[in-house]
Amino acid sequence: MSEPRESATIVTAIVTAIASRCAAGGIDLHATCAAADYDAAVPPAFRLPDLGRPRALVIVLGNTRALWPHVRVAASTDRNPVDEHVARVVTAAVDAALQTSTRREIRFSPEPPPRRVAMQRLAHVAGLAWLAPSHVCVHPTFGPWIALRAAVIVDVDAPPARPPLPPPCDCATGCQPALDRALAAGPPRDATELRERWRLWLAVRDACPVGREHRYSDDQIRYHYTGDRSPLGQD
Ligand code: B12
Repeated sequence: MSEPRESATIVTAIVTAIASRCAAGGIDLHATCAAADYDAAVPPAFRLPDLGRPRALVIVLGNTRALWPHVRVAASTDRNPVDEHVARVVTAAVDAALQTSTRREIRFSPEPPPRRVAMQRLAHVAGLAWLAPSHVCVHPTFGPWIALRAAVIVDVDAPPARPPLPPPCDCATGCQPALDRALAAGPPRDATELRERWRLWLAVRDACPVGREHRYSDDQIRYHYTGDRSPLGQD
């Protein structure tokens, strides 16, 4: 009976080591699930890389507004400070936590198909946040004011699945009317169209009653929705 317990301890140590290093870099949210449970929830094109272990450990990493100070520092050297900072922090955390012989894969949120992971579905399956009809994941504490940054897949068995989170709010009276208004202006097909109507999409997040005290700063909001670098103090 000692073997499963020992392996659970190792898995907990891996998750804790990766999560704590990421949190020090402002990537302060994490949750775990088994690769098979995520794969069952997505179309085949979005499945995780196959490490030959169906219940391989998956760690989904995200952030609250805690990332913003790190982005401002990264902006002095990086063209894409969010993505470059996240890649550095997550890669270093994974390399520090795992032996070189332990197989692992990292997928980042902006990666296009065929490497794309449906991060919101992953966060939902892992119990990090609830995927609302507004297409935004809502965290029980931080509400919609979270981002999802990376998935780390490790060749060890995942802990037992957790029950899914209950809906944290009533979307019919919360985000749904704001979503309908945004969609009435035309669903955005890409980031350029999104930018043209960014206040309508911000209103979808603002309509959620959960986590309002954790709303991003105005500077962070402007940067994420418009790509305007002036809030970073670089222009
Ligand atoms: C492509 C994309 C978009 C496209 C969506 C186009 C489309 N029709 O799919 C556009 C450019 C419009 C977009 C807009 C936004 N996005 Co976006 N996007 C992504 C991205 C890179 C991939 C999504 C994907 O392909 N998923 C795979 C499919 C299979 O998953 P799915 O569950 O079927 O579909 C999900 C999404 O595609 C999206 N979606 C699907 N169809 C539509 C249609 C519309 C009109 C919208 C708005 C969204 C949407 O919602 C689905 C879940 O409900 C993800 C990161 C990732 N890797 O997941 C971020 C991501 C989903 N986006 C995110 C955000 C925050 C936004 C914006 C608020 C803008 C911003 N930069 O802050 C807006 C507005 C969204 C809103 N609801 O208010 C966050 C969500 C965080 C959260 N709390 O849930 C993510 C996870 C990125 C991140 N780093 O955190 N996005």
